[in-house]
Amino acid sequence: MSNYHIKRLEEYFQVYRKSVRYPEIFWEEIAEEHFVWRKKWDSVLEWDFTKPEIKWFDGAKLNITENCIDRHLQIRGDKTAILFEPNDPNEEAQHITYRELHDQVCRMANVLKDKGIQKGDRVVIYLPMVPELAISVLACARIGAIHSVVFAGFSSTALATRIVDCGAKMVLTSDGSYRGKKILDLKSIVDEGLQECPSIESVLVVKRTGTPVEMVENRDYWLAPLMESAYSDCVPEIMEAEDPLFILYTSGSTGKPKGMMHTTAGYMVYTAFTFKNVFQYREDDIYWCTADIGWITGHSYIVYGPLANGATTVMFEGVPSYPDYGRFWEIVQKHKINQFYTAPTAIRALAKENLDFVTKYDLSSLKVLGTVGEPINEEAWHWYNDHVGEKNCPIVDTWWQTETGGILISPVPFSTPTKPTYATLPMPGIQPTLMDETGTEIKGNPADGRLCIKFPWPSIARTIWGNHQRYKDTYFSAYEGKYFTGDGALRDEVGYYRITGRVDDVIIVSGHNLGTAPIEDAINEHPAVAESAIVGFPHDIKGNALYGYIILKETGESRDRSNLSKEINEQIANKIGPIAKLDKIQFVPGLPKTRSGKIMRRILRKIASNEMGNLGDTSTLLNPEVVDQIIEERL
Ligand code: 7RM
Repeated sequence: MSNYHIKRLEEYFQVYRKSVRYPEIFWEEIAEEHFVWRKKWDSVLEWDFTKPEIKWFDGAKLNITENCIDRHLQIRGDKTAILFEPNDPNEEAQHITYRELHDQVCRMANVLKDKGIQKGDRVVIYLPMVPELAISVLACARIGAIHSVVFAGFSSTALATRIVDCGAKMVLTSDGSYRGKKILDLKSIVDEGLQECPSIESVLVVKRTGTPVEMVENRDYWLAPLMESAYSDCVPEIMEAEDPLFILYTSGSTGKPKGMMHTTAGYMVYTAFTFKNVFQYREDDIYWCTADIGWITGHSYIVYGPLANGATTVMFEGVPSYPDYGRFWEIVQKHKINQFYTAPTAIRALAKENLDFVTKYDLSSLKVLGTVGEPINEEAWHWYNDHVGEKNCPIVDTWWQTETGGILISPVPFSTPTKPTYATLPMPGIQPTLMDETGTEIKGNPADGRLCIKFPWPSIARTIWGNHQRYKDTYFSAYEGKYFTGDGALRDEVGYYRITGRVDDVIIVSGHNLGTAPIEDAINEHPAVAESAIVGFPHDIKGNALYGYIILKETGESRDRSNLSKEINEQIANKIGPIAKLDKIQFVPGLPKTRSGKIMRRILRKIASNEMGNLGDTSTLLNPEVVDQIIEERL
């Protein structure tokens, strides 16, 4: 208990207790105090997790862009809303003020209307991280169109599947996109995808790279001239609280992607509230989240949450390795970043490189560091804390999902003491619980189980677009009356949560439930190891045995592999126990990852089990080529 500061925790618990005892009063007070409403709600919350149906602030009327832009004009008109840092460090950064953002969003909204987009229509946005991406998201929201951003690294097939699923009328894209040294021809990917998308009526094209493109007559239009001649004011469409705001696709573990649908008022209230509290944003701070707006993290914590708070939010077009591995820290110094939010995969990649890339920059502006996306291992946590935060910045390990819309479990800096690898405590209003395999709630601490949430929060997704049954089956059927996250978690003696990863990542070896994360942690602590992934494969005696895929650091490359394997297994035996030793260890050049940095264990599992025939869809991978290499050298 000694490493917790009970007094500081007590402050958090006071707010938390109120939010659980009187949830409607709690959220109503926040909604009243911080937002502009055209009409107040008739009821704060109506819910039934068995249907499931959830309504927040029903009867209220608002427009989210009025909250994110218009209301700031009086006091913050000349404040930078979006700070755009281009891929090329020699290209000048753009400071887009709230007034300019208003102008741009209104113009684009008028362009959309002019092309026949109306309230409720779906617009797919397939753009790189340029200002037009944020502007088009907001332009859709301005007129009540439902945006669906598709990450501009996805293939034409992945794009087409999403367009067809939501029946979009329009695509917004660009001629090309810069990613480090590379240029990607986005428009030609769109052209290919659109061959199977009859619902699309028009395509608006942003000029970014100057890549030559084909423009289809009466379908494709350059955006800039249309914006220029558009009227710079656009009356916001007045929306109902529960009107859809956006659809965002998340890859299911099998089958087709799920279009998670988020609605307006609850999403706005929750993302704004959590942004302010988790990052402790203060008026003149410069906040940077390195995610792409193609992910939920970018929706909630680059666009809506920060802008609802009148913040300055940085949009970075490039990659952490260009022109070298110091780019992130160069940007932190250049723009005097106060809050920095990134993913463990990026931290691990940067921690592999020479420390000079970090130490040569002045990072003293930093106040709060964040991580999101997967469990952060001890080693990466300490590297982040020691070398980026210089032991001076609380790390907010934020656990949440596309489905949850906003952060559900995270420290609140300066109030919740942090603990390495722990996401710590639920945000106010969030009621997590752990369930055992028999479907019983586990009371008492410490505990280890499946993470569920017992009570609705304002930004929970309301359905899967076009498939409410799948929504119910996936999230509300495993445990009656509860939202099932699909993740496993530990809860320590004071109630801190540590997310151990997807429950489907648990492997049962000789009857022992082994989570992949702690084993990977133990392996990653070996000085020669950069990253690892563990999967199970069928074994005659143990039921399952463990197969480890390991990436070595440069310094480990020259070492003898069989000695290394022995050392790694000894380390596992020491840290976890001999039961968790690996039967097979394959040293690999890389791991198959999703574009947002999550390891695709599904593919590794199939390779380990010798089922290479049906690897499933690998087109959304960041590095599909690595799969062939792993198969070739399979043990
Ligand atoms: C925001 C986002 C959701 C899944 C989730 C977890 C994993 C996310 C953490 C984490 C451990 C964290 N949305 N996850 N954050 N695991 N600690 N702080 O990532 O829909 O793309 O993914 O990501 O498994 O269920 S997501």
